[in-house]
Amino acid sequence: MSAIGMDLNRFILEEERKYPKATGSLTIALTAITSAAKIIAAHVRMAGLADVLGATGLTNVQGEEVQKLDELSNRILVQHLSDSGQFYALASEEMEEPLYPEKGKNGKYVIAFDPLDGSSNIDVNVSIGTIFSIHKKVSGTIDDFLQEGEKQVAAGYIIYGSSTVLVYSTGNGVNGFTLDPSVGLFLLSHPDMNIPGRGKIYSINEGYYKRWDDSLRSKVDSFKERGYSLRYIGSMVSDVHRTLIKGGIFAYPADSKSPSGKLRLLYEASPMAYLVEHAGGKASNGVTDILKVKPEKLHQRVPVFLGSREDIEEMINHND
Ligand code: P6P
Repeated sequence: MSAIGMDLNRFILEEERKYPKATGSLTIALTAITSAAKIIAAHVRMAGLADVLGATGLTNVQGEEVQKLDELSNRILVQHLSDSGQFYALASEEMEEPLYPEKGKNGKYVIAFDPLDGSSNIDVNVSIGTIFSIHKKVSGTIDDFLQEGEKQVAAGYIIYGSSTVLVYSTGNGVNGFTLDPSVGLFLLSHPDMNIPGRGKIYSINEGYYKRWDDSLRSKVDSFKERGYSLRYIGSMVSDVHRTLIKGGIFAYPADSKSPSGKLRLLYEASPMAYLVEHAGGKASNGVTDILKVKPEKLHQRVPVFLGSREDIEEMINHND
């Protein structure tokens, strides 16, 4: 296990050295993400002071009102990821179609990201975050984004909260780094993250209880009867970050109003499932592992149950 306090740049380079055939491309790619994250973090911190608060009056592909910070975060990520030259294509919650950067023509990867997840919480100062998912470029077509989550090369998130924490995995463990703003470095703070087999927390929007099917209602009731505490922030990055650290269940299920749930497969569920599974947990859509789901559309939604392996297995087991 690497030493607490190691800076992220050195950590990424040491990871690269474990793969003799590595060309350094993924290192440059990850470095571009961390540079963008530092700038977004600075803007999020200023949001209360600057006039970035409040909606632009525009709407995104989801028909949701675009907050200025959403738009700004997307622009920052597009600029840094394009300039890195490592990404053949970029897909974002904020963009209807993928973008093919001029500098990325020889890029080995494609990246899907949610530039600022939980944006509806911006104005109430609740933690929000960036989520990213990296796949290998295979065909140079939209199909590169429609690969199963288990084929991801890397995935991670940055949570902009009381501190800024970047959590990522390239398939060899999950590690968290906290930004030291005084030196502008992400320092290893959560080495080798592992989710306990069972937790004591369930995280789901119980306001939709009447929309759930009877099986889900009885499952949630059974966890409550055993004394599980409810923690629901309504910002996926925050709820998943807590679940990675403390264990338990995070769920955004399908219901009578949202037959596929609300969360997006490519740039929310799949990267978070990759992290949770590599931290020893489980992530399912209620029927199969999220990492085995074959995407069909860029912005498709998927039901999500993720967290402590035993809790999730109980949650999705329909035998009883
Ligand atoms: P609800 C935030 O808008 C988000 O996309 C996720 O970050 C979060 O988990 C979910 O929606 C919350 O949705 O319907 O519970 O408000």
